[in-house]
Amino acid sequence: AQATDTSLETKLSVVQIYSFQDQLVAENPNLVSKIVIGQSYEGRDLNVLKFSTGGSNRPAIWIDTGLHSREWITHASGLWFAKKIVTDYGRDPALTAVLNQMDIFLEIVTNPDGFVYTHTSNRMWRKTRKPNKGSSCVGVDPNRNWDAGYRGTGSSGNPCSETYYGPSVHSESEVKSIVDFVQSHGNLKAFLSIHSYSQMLLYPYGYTYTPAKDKAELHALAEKAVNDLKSLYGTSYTYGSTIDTIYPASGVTSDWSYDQGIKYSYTFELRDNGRYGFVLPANQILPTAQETWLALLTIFSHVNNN
Ligand code: ING
Ligand code: ZN
Repeated sequence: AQATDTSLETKLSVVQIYSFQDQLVAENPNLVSKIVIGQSYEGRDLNVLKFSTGGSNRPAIWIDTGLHSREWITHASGLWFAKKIVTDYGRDPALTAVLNQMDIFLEIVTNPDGFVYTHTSNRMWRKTRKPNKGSSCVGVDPNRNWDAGYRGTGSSGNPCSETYYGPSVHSESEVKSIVDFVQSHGNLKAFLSIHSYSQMLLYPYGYTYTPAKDKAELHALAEKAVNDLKSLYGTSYTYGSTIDTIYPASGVTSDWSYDQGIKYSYTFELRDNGRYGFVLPANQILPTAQETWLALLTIFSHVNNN
């Protein structure tokens, strides 16, 4: 187990993850391709893996990990999901059925500048790395920068805040690149944004107490997904709307995607419950990825059948 943990840890640099992605594409050209949807503020490619068995502009599922750079368990899990998809396609009937009709897009390093900074300077860095005019504080919270209740409660206009919403809507290229990709694709059916920590599965809204139109279905599916997650190692998740379950938050990813018409919009908060927080020990990487995968598969199948 120790050797496995170490090899996963080693892949947690941007360069290593990017070369892993390229290798996965090279080894599985009929299933995986790479799309560059833009560049980060510091000029790094924003890479998205596309898993597709054919067709054109098929209905699709979006997954992002690492939007907040310090949430390392999410990048590690994303890496594991990528490998799991190529390993299980053609073997696991549930995944195979999904990929025979839908595409999956996976952005593992969604905030690469912040991620590099967590390795070089500050392990606890959350935001982007774009300087702010008139302030010595750097970065915008990329989970408050979306056009959904923008500048509302649970976000801050102070550039020094961890929840700074930024100078304007979609000001961060890491956010705008996803917005442009999603809108030009036009056929996304699910949008799953993966964060840590708190062990929660959240659906819209964060910016308003008004229930989402599809709340009943989203709630029932969340319940099923967290039950499946729990079946592996007993990990307990809470679930519900963001504002009821965690706290009010405006300008967040999954509210934006939902308001774009992508019904199955969820945010995951992976392990743990605060004992280790963002610095989750390496021996929890594999179990976290494995249990989360069960919840993802449940959501994938539901989306594919609805
Ligand atoms: N927590 C999220 C944050 O951005 C969250 C919580 C989830 C807010 C979904 C809004 C929507 O504050 C972490 N850990 O990032
Ligand atoms: Zn986060």
